[in-house]
Amino acid sequence: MLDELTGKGLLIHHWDTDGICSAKLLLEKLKGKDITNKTPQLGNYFLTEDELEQYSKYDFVIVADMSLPEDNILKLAENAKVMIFDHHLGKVIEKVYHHNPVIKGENPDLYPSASWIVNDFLGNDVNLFGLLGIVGDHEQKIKNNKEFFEKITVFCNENNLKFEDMLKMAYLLDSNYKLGDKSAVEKAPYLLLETNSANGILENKIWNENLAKLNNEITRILETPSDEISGIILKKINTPYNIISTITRKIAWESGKNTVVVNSGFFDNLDQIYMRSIKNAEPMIQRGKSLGFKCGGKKEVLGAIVPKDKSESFVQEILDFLK
Ligand SMILES: [Mn+2]
Repeated sequence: MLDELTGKGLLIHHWDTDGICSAKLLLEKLKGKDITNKTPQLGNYFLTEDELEQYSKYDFVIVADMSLPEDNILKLAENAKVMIFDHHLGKVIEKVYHHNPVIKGENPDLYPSASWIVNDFLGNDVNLFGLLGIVGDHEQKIKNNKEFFEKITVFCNENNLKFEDMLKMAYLLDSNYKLGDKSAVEKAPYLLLETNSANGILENKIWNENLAKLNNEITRILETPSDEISGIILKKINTPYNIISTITRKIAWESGKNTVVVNSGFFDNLDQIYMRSIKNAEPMIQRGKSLGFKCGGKKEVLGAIVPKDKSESFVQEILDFLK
């Protein structure tokens, strides 16, 4: 199916380990074709008007590990043949080739990453990159998925690796987006093609320096005191790094308390807000959406991007919700 693609191609992929590994596998298979790769503006799970405009001049577009909005996909499909390889929840987009077993009713535990789905689609044997996307998306929690943890363990044993090495590789790949470096994310699949090895990742000098920077910044932030309001931890931070989810998780897990973190340093005109709650966050996510914010999450997590002049009142609403 990929063999039939002709003309100029574009690969759009998620900025994380799973997206980068999926891109590596696809680019490897598409070798010899005229194709470039892009990740969206970091933090955006959609394409901007500018991106849509630039991306409408391609003959084929492949989307990996991203559930872009249907209207984005349909816009791309006006001029191009579109193929999607994904495992996020959502609905099937009928007009394009949409390969996502999870939205077609399959058990998500059997399709734990886009890299796995892509690797399987390409007919490859189990390999580092198919598995690394899984480790990136699930980290330690993959140990609860018996079937896949077994596959990872077997692979590690055969290749003289430890699970911790797999985790470290995922952190190294993720360091690019956490530092906010979009072009480094876009270069990463080619570095993987070049090295094609675990050691090449583990010994990448720049990625190791990135990780050290991120760890220093995380430590610095965790050492500054937080406010506590009626048992809720509120932490205001100012960092250019995309580490708000890591910070929130660490504070919430260590304290066992409802936690709200506000970062004013990532976007120029917007604040990042992150909440981990003991109760179901869903009503607050709905509230954020109804206020017109980019807002999402899951059962106990809310993430929102809010204009700076609305940030304080939204944080107050979150605090009232948690009280
Ligand atoms: Mn993924």
